[in-house]
Amino acid sequence: MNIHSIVRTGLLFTAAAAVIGGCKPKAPGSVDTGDAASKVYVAPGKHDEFYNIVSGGFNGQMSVVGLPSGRVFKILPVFSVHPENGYGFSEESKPMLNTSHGFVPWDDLHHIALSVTNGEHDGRWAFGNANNTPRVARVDLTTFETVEILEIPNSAGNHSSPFVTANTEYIVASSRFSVPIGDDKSRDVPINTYKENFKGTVSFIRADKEGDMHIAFQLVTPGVNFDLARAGKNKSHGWFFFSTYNTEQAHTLLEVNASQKDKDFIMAVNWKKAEEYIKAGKGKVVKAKYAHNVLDHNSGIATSTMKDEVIQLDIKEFPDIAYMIPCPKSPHGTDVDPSGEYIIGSGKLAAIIPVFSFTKMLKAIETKDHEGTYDGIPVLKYESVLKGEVTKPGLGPLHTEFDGRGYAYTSMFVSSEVVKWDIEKLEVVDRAPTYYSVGHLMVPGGPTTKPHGKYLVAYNKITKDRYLPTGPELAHSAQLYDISGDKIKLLLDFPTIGEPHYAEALPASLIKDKQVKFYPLEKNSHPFATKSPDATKIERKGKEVHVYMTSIRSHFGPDNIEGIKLGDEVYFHVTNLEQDWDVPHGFAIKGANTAETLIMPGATKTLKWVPDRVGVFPFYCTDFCSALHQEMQGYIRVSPAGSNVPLTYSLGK
Ligand code: K7E
Ligand code: CUA
Repeated sequence: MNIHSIVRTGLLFTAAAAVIGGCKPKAPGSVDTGDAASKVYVAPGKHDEFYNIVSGGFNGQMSVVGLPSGRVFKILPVFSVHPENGYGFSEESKPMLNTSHGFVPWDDLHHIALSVTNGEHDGRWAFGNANNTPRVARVDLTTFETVEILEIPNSAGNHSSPFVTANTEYIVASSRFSVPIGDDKSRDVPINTYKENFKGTVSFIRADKEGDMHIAFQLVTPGVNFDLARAGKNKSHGWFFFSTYNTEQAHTLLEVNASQKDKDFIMAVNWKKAEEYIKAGKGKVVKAKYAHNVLDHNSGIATSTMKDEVIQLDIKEFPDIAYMIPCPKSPHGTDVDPSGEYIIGSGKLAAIIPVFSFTKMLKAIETKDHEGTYDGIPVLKYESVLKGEVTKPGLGPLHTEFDGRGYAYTSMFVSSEVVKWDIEKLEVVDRAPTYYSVGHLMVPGGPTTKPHGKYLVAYNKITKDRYLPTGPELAHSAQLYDISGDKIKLLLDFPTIGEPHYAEALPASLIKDKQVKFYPLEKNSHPFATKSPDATKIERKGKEVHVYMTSIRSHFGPDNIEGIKLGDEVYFHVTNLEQDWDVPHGFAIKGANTAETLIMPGATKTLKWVPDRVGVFPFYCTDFCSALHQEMQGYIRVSPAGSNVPLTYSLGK
């Protein structure tokens, strides 16, 4: 245990705090409401300019928010069950949450990556990471549904994920926690053998085709913590940059032991080179067990397939794949500017922001300008790769985004502010307080080659006095700023869903006219679909009873069912016959131990119900669908096991 380092860390903060005058903004942070209100006001019936896809953190979901209004349009379940629409409860959707550990109903989603073509938003997909049980998900931006989830083997804490290459060739996911990998014997080792036995991994997931995410290759790396990453772009396309911490390789009390060194590393990876080695057959095929889950668009049924292999390259054995760039100090974010030339490190405990030059990096690699090796990987000289340092930016830099006009914006967690700086001159030109303790920040298009600019959103960790209090847990908060002028202007506070980490925003015009309005019935390939009112039926297969049910304003067919017996398992396969936008029907039955289910027009969803007592049970529609929604109901009779009530069903008799 090293008390000195706690003290040192404390001193660093104190000293730097003195320099910039305190850690918390003091002013109440209200704005000139007249001007600000008109800038965020979206009149009734009018649409927002941007879709903001926001991670939900510990709720495992994404939320869809309009900018500049801050209005929430949808909570989109990704890694967590969602009673509202039956995601993870309906028989069709349960396989989406299957993993090699079995069904996992929750996760922790930190980062959003929107698909790009030539480095620009293309409006096809949003990707998100599951931090806890490592997975990457794809959301289709025409249905706003999770359509694919891939588990990542040999990873533990999929935090440095997902990050997308310039044409969405790859989604990259690296392991926050290094762990022992390999067979049972290699994994069952004492924790204090970290240095010898623990490994990091970086997975390159081919992601350019829906339904076909697969790990093209996995790099095995020294045992460090990977925190965040960014792909190169334009001139640096073909490279990837990963922030690392705990290069001390501590396995206990990391708050002290992983803050020993002045510099950790940004690991630069030449993924085109790695790709060549894989093509040349240099990869090693190893056993692994991980799930790949896909939602079929026409049947609405998810399937889960277990994979059993992954191809690995140990970066130590391929000296021209990876290089370490020293970066002060415990870097969190690493970001690449729109030109692809500058790589920005954000050392959580550093008092400066280092900006590295891709051109200088290539030169340092070429001239072998090393200052040694780290676990077999060449370490480039800090000064040789550095373009320069932004001095006195504030305290606790975490993340950086860009406006496409030559400026970078960095979030400062400790000093609670966003700081605008000139990328060429490395000079701070403006700063604005956040309320309080900003984590990620986001500029629409900020990570792309063509930022859309205009706004900046800060996602704050602490809100304290900003909203009406709600017991011990307060709303997390976003703050919207206008960055179109010289000065950053605060426009709006709005509470968020869950705990947003990263978010991205894209112009509404890119996707709003591509929205799926309903599922055509003739394309519904669900095996239990019922495509017309006269096709409804009930089939008994031993103890299983399958109800082929329809819903249309404002009745279910059938709505009277008898002949169910205790011990039966009843599957309601409900097809919504509507062929019109915005007319879902719900289905719920008394005593069901799942959720309700919500069925989109043209789709079929299944709710499983195991009655536990004799009687007559009502079922009803849970989504207010017409003036006669409250009449949209039915009854099912359950008789004792062994009774001879015949199986009958009817509507209108
Ligand atoms: Cu900074 Cu998980 Cu991206 Cu939170 S991480 S803030
Ligand atoms: Cu259907 Cu209410």
